[in-house]
This record gives sequence, structure tokens and C-alpha cells, in this order.
Amino acid sequence: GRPTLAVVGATGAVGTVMLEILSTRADVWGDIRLIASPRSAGKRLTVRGEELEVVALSPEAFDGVDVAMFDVPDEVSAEWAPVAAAKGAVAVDNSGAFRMDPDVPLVVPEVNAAAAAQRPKGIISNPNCTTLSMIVALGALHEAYTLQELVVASYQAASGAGQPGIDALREQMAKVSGDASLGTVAGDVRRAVGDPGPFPAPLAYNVVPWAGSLKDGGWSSEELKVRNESRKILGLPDLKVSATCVRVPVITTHSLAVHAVFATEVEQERAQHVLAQAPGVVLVDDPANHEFPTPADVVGTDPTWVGRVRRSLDDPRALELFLCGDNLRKGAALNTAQIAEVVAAELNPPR
Ligand code: 11C
Repeated sequence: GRPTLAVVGATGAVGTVMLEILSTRADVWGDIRLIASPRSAGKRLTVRGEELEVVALSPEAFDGVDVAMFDVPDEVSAEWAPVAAAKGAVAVDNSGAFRMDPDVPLVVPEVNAAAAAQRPKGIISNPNCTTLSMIVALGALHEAYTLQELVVASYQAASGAGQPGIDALREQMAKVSGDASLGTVAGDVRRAVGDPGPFPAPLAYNVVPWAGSLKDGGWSSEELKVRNESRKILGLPDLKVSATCVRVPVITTHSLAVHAVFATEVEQERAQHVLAQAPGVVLVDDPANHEFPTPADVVGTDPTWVGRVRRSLDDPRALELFLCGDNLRKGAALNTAQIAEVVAAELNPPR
């Protein structure tokens, strides 16, 4: 029969989108079990048109589960994904806890679906939302031209910091929007906003060059994730990657400006064709008519959107691109669901 699915962390920003996505997949799963912290247990949530009661996280909650998706903080996944795996479930984890573990595949189905089958720990990792918002398009270009180097600047949405990030940006916007004088004197926005919440500086009327925690050499954890995860997904351990991760006042959908250097010379029209043909990618690239991806037009959709494709003026082997992807869908819930569906097809092959 159809496999049983557990969704751990069903009540967060990603979990909410996950339940929407699962509601569009009538044929994949048998029973669906919703699991969350004891604080959220007993809540009733709707999935596939059916109301389900959220059960508290415990070893017994995984009895009979074939696939368990985790959308919870790193430390919760670190403890509980192995518990689910020991109970015989395949854990698909959207936290950072296992992504760089050599015994855990890091999977983007359009790029490396086959890697999902090699999972000695019974755990498969889902990449970070910033990596995911570019990697499907870059995988297609890598196949055509062989990637050597990436220079990336991100423009990340508030919802990358979860529901608290969304709430903080909405509150900050409300505080600044009534005062027509704000944004003209250094510090005026900071004073009007007060506590910037999960961000290290006000996000309303601002951009903030920081996401994650501080690592050696001044790098942020988010910038290192973009580097390490891109290398692992593409199977290029020596790929040169420099990222600068920046938060912008957008609710949902991460954007990236990418300078990609290849082993061979590139040509604008062929690169556009490669991107337009790639599964999971949509090319919108007609600047004469003001057509390019923007987060406001992309939010709520599944694909990676790409535009502004240009050959670098100073390097015939380099392309410049602008990409947008919904960080809660392909960046998180959708890719996790797609990985789980790869496993479901393996457990229950179509006859
Ligand atoms: C952000 N990408 O936008 C981060 C959030 O490694 O899954 C996701 C952190 C992660 O803040």
C-alpha cells in the first residue's frame, strides 16, 4: 500500500507550506501523521481536506512510519532524526544538522536524485533555502559548460528566519510607514523600529548584510552553507565559491545575483536556451519590456526563476544571472516533499 508519512514540525512557517503542498499530492501517501513539540500537541490542522490532531514528539510517534520529514531547529533534528531512522523510517531533514555528514546525502531531485538511494544512516538532508534558490539553474548550466567558480550576493527574505522573521518585518513596516520624514537621517529608522527582533539591524527601509551566526574570518554561517552545500550537491569539492548573504525587506522569496565562471566559453542565447529547457527552471529575460523575475511576482510558485542572463564583458567564460525562488517552497517544503516522493517511489514502485 501507500507509505505512511510523518511531518515533524507541522506548525512552523515551513510546516504550514508543507501541509499545503501535501494537500495537492493525493496519490503519494497513505496515512499522514502530524508531530510537533508537546506545546503544539493537540492542535488540529487540515491536510488533504482532513482535520488531523497534532501528536507530541516521542519515539512511539514514529511506529509504523515509512518516511518522516523534519522541519525543526538543528538541535531537534540532531536528536530525533536518528530516533525515526532507528524505528525504520527514512528521515528527510530540512535542518542544518546532517547536511555535511559524508554518510548523509544532500539531495535536490533535479540535480542529484540518485544520491538519495545511498543513505547509510537512514537520513537524507534537504539543503539550505539560499543554496536551493539557485542550485537547480546552476546544475543545468554546469551540465552544459562545467562550473569552476561562483561569486554570489543574496537578497534574502524575512521568512528565512521563520514566522518570527515575518512577524518582525510586518511590525517594523507598520512602525515606519506612518512617518513621512523617516529614512532621511542616520539612525532615524533604527530609533523608530526599536528592537529589531531576529535581525541584527532594522529590516524596514533597510538592507542588512547578515544571516546566521559568525564563523572564522568574518564569514557568516549562511555564506559557508552556500559554499559547502553547492560543492556537495554538484559533486565539485574544489568549486570556488564566495558568497555575501544579505537580508532585504521582502516577506518570502530569496533572490540571488550570481557570477558563474565555467571551463568553456559561454554564449548568451545558448545559456538562455539551456535554462529555458531545464526542468524546474523558468526563464524570464526580456529587459527591453521590463521582464525579469522579482520576488513579488515569484512568491507562492514552485520553480527557480532566472533572468538578466548576460555573458560577462571581461571574461568569455563567465555568465551573470539574477535568480528568484520561494524560500518556503523550493527552498524548503517543496524540495523536502520531492525528496520524500523519490523515497516513496522506491518503497512502493509503480507496477
Ligand atoms: C535564512 N536560509 O534565510 C536561512 C534560514 O540552514 O536551513 C535557513 C537556515 C537553514 O535565514
